[in-house]
Amino acid sequence: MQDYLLNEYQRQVAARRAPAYQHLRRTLQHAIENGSLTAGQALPGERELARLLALSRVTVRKAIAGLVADGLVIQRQGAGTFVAERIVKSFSALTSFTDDLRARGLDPRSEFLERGSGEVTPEEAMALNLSPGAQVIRYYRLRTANGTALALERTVVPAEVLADPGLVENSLYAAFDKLGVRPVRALQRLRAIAFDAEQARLMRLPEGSPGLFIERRTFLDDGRVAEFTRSFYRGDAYDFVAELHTE
Ligand code: 16G
Repeated sequence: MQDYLLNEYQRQVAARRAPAYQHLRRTLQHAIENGSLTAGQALPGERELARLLALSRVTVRKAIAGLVADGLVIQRQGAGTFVAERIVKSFSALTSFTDDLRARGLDPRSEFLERGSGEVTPEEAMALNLSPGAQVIRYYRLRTANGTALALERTVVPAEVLADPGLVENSLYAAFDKLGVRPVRALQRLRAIAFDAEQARLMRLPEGSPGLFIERRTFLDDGRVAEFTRSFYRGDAYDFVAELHTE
């Protein structure tokens, strides 16, 4: 691996003029793309890379930060940096973004792009079974795990379920849990999309990158709808699986 990285790095340096961190970023990207580094494999440590390629650790760190933002590698505190594996997500389990990522030992976060409340729109009223004039809470969040943007989510919740937009810190379902609100069932549909220019900018992806659009309506045990969420997941990061049974 070390020989391969050294050769590829020297090839990158000879091929074009660019800052050293970009040469290293391309070197590691090539190694991942051609399978020299495989999913789940640990990258050589920061100090080792710096010594091998005669670079400063700041340069190495900058290159790795770029790969994290691209979703190619994942950093685990105290354990190192690993080539990202696709996230396997059940299409039939009522789990949250936070649940899915925590189960993999990652650190899921919400970056609020919008957060507020207002009167329900006709479309929202249909999705949430609300009457005109009802109040709703709205969130638009960038969802990240260990620094990598994985999804954009627009969520609408009836104010009778969640009284105040400030109740959600990172996780909507954690806020439900705290309030004793129990989602028991959801209807969900999925289709392929390409990220438009604005979404791509927020996700730090090239425009037109593949995505999965998932719309979810979640119900409480008393039949009320608790959320209407439109999620845009990275298509290159997720595998959706479902168990099927004959009737
Ligand atoms: C998931 C759900 C989304 C839900 C969110 C809550 C899918 C396709 N969508 O992203 O409907 O609002 O989790 O996550 O699974 P949170 O509790 O981390 O905010």
